[in-house]
Amino acid sequence: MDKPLTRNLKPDGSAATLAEYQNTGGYDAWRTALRDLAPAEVVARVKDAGLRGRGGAGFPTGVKWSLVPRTPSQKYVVVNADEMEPGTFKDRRLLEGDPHLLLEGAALAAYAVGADTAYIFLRGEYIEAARRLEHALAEAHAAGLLGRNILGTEFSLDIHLHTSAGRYICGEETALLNALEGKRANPRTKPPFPQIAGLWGKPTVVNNVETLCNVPGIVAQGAAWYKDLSRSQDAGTKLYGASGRVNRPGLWELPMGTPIREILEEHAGGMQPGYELRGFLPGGASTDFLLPEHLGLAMDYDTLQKAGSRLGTGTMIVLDDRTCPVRMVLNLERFFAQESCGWCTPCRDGLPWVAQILEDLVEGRGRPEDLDQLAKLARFMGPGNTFCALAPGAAEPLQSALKYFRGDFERYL
Ligand code: L3W
Repeated sequence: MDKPLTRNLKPDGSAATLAEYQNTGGYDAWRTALRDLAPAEVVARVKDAGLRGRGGAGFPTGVKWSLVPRTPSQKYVVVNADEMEPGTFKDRRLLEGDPHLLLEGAALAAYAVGADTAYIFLRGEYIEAARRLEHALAEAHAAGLLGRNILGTEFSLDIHLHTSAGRYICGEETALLNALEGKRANPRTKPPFPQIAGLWGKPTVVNNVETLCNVPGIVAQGAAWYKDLSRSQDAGTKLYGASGRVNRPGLWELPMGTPIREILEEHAGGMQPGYELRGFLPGGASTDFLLPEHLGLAMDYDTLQKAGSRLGTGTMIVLDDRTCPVRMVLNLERFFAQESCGWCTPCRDGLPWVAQILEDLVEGRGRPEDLDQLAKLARFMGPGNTFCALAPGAAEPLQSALKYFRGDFERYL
């Protein structure tokens, strides 16, 4: 099983049924865990495997699980399936193509932390994914893989599907928990982290779809196997993607640490005729631009951090030489401004201000001091000044565009 995430994805895009999933070893890890492993052993396996969160931040999954108090109490697992990061379409492919893989991963997470209830918080527009998840949930319940006294054991688990109200901020884990509780989706102050006080104040683990889809393979095949899948210090495989003026925009499961050049040139087929690569956002819109000089780098958490960006969601947005980076950033900042929940000042006031300055620039109303003002606003919206990562994420493409494409900004003055 060298492709743990995509082994059941079919070219026609249809979903793997329960029978098809089980034919490739599906639910073996779940049976093994329930029969032979203590919850702490499942946590230890995921920790030893070095799995890191695939939603964008890369926090170690096993560490997150181990922070949940061991004392018996109501606990929850929440699947963050609110995929709405611009340029990101990786979780959707997993949800639509192999819904049982997610259910098995979520079930293992619930067993590991002692939760008897899990929620899948799904992006509202993912209507087809919702239909397929409902079907998979019914199949799993009917087969006794979920529900009361699963497979004759003491363990019970219900997984519920909840569709989001359709705002980007609902994907921020604490805003998501508020939304699930029926409140306005404002992020909460952290700490306390959800592992201590999450849904309805109870210990809660929130994990991204792709993260959980890695768990069955780890539990079934072990930490060493998982580490060996990688080409760098970060373990496993990654769903990498590319969009923009490349020959074959798409999504590929490749060893973690695959060089960027290999992803863009071999898998995405290089740039379309007549277009040259100017730069790229490596992992969705909330990451810093990188340049053609970075193509040799390994696509993993630490390498991209050292290069001044982040792996983020691992789905690249490619900037070509015929697209204006200033207009591209304006487009992104308008999105972030619209999606701000308005809870804290740098985000509520900073983002519309940034969008207005950029709009004035491209419409010929720019002033020389605007570039310094944009840089100042990017710092103002940066880490430590806001409740959540929305504004700091929005600052990343802006600050790096000012650094790498300054001439394009100046040309408008
Ligand atoms: C316990 C600590 N737990 C952190 C946990 C925390 C969370 C996880 C990551 O933003 C990123 C953001 C977007 N004790 C802990 C701790 N945790 N410190 O670890 O936390 P954090 O704060 O580093 O990030 P975050 O607020 O969860 C997520 C970026 O992802 N992004 C956006 C992705 C969007 C999608 C989507 O639309 N589906 O994936 C892209 O890069 O900018 O940096 O669980 O509780 N001391």
